[in-house]
Amino acid sequence: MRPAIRPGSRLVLPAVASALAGALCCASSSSGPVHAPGDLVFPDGFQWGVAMSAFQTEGHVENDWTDWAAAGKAPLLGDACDSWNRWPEDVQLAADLGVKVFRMSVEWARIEPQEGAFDEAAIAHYRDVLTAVRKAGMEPLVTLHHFTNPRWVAAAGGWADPRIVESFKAYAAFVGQRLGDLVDQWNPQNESVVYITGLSLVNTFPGGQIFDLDLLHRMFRHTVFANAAAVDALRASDTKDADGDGKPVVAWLVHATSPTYPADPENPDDVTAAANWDYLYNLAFVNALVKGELDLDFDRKIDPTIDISGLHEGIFDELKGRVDLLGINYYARNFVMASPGLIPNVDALPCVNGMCGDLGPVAGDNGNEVYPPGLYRALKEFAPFGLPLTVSENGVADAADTLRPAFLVQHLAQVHRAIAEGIDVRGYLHWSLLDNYEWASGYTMKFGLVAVDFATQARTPRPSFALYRDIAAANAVPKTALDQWTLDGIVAAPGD
Ligand code: IFM
Repeated sequence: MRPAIRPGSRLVLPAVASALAGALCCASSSSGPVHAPGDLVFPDGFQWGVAMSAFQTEGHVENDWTDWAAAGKAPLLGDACDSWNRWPEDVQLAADLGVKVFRMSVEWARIEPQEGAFDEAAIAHYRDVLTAVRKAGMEPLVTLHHFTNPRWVAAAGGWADPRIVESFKAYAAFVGQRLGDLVDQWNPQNESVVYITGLSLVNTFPGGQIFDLDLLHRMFRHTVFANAAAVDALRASDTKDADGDGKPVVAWLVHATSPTYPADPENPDDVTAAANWDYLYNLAFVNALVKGELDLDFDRKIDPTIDISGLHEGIFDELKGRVDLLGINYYARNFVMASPGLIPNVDALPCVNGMCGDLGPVAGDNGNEVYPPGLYRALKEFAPFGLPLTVSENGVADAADTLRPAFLVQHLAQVHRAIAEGIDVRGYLHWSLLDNYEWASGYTMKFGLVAVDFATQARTPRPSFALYRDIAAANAVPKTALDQWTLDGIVAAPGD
């Protein structure tokens, strides 16, 4: 049994936060906001932002997910937030929020609906959006691939086929060339490991399979090489420094992190399984693009003689150093149980659907456990890569907005805690500005600081919009908010 979380005791985050407050408190610059004792003050220049994606907001996109939905595998997209037309309102909402980073994506299927045939009208549209974002005083961070593909990519075998490396590179080169004067912050692909494992192990994306290890290896290899090639293409095609800081391209790896914990900490097999899953899910992909190490059998050894599905391991110069900044997406942690043989060298199965018992006292509308110390653990886990970090997604499905204020405040307290310990965290982007299309959950899960009425498209800021706006304006989480917005019953695991 897993004794890590027990209901009934209060999360001690405010106490932790107060203890650390001395480290960063009251450091406001002469012209900046005034802070009270106990406020958690973030470093000058800390980047507050929001995150979104094209497919989830624009509406009426035709791609592989559209076909998957039409086949009954997910809810139909329809209008989504109609952001393709209503984007000026969305940009204004983000500006009203006072954030400085506007994370968005561009839709490959709109830009290159047929292989090699680029749509100038789509590019012109994104230029308008990006121009407005910059005019509103925000820096855009642009993702090129956020889970969806043009139909011709899917028909060619998608990311399981080696041709994806060249096709993704060509698309990145085109976008870099056409949008580079407006964009410096680039993320080739959102949450690659979610995409790889979702597609090859749990069939949550078009073309998906259940525990197809050959597909896992091919997806992993091609995705790593495609991401590196896209970074090279962006560096070559975008030579225009949009913000004047001397860096026309900052390559982000936006990575879904999920700290792992053994389902039963007393069971050594679960302990090993948790460490192995942590390696596969959290570390192996980052190792490849930072250090050039491609470990296809996930045994933590690079052996070029290994031949898996006709693919070879190795340390590759053409992978190494393709990340300038690590984006940490954090929603929940993973409990893992031993499962010998399921994936060789990994022998692990992450718990889903209550497999590991009750997941603790606080959960979002989607049943995801809320556990802020996991964000601290994630930041600590990735700090040794030696790259600047930014929380590139963090949020909760909470239609009533009763949980979001405490979720926000307590996760930010953990970011502050990491910074106070010397970890180089540059910013925090909340997912999401708007309620949107949440993949298999359709429109039922509401992640927005702003509620969207999908019948009328009316946008209504939720109370946590004002809370986040005030935090961003103060560059601090006030002690009053820490005291007001607590989470009951969460117990931090040892080390957290
Ligand atoms: O909506 C998703 C997003 O597309 C990727 N990261 C997680 C979000 C919430 O589930």
